[in-house]
Amino acid sequence: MTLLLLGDRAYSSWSLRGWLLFHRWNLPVTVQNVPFEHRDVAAQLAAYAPARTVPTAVFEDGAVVSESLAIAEELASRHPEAGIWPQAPKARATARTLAAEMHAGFTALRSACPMNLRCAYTTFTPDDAVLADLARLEQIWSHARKTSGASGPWLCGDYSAADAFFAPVAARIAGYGLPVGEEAGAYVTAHLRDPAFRQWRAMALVRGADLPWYARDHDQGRWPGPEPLVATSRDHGPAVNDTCPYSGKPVSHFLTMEGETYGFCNAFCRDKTAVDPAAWPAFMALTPRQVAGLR
Ligand SMILES: N[C@@H](CCC(=O)N[C@@H](CS)C(=O)NCC(=O)O)C(=O)O
Repeated sequence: MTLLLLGDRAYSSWSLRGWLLFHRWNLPVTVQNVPFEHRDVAAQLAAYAPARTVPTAVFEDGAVVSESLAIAEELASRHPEAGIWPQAPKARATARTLAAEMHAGFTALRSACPMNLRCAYTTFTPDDAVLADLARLEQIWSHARKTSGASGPWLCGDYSAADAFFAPVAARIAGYGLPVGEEAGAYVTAHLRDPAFRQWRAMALVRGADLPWYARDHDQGRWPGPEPLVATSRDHGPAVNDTCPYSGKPVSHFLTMEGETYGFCNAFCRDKTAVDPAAWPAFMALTPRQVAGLR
């Protein structure tokens, strides 16, 4: 199976893009995490040289692909049926243009506002260079929607690789409280509501250290995504389910939500669920919200 090497989920914006490219299209992959606390990503990737950054995909034939845009193109070539890029030629050309511009640019925004999914700042003031990047984003997002005739939440019709490339930008706009107009704001909200993005953020909050060199000295508020359902870890069952909703293995770790106890096969699966239960369809399928009367 393809191996995907990823950095710390809270901070690695390029890793988020790489993971979405697999996860959003259900492409089979084994994920391996490269911890960021050691700060020696290239050394940790030595076995996959010449890769030196995350994400890096190692395909079954041994091809090492360590640029997120190349991962998108490689997946599109290897899985043409998946629909990673739009089908319609004009929308596809636009999606490719936007992803390429994101891959190469927006350096002011990227350096002033490093992605940090652990924080939502309320007192950050963008400088002129960041405001110029935001204006450019609004321009190209609006252009994409007009050109492709998109009527839903995404830039070029259905969710495409272009949207995966802008997911970390949406996280920055949300996390730093950056000023954007209504249309761009709706696009940011679509990313914050996207279950794939919510799953990534939930995993980010429970695995990996809080790394001080990413922190910025601004006041903080609540994360502006959907309000999570309340779930609490507990030491023991019994649970309504005998097997883990994700692995099918016997349950050993538990949480309670809305008066019921649910089991998981390990602490990580329990904890990522507790952060944002509604982001996990396999878990929600166990709950009375989705199976009223079936248990
Ligand atoms: N152009 C690369 C950028 C990848 C990148 O810079 N990744 C960062 C993490 S978000 C990284 O690996 N940094 C570690 C380092 O540079 O040592 C891509 O598109 O994938």
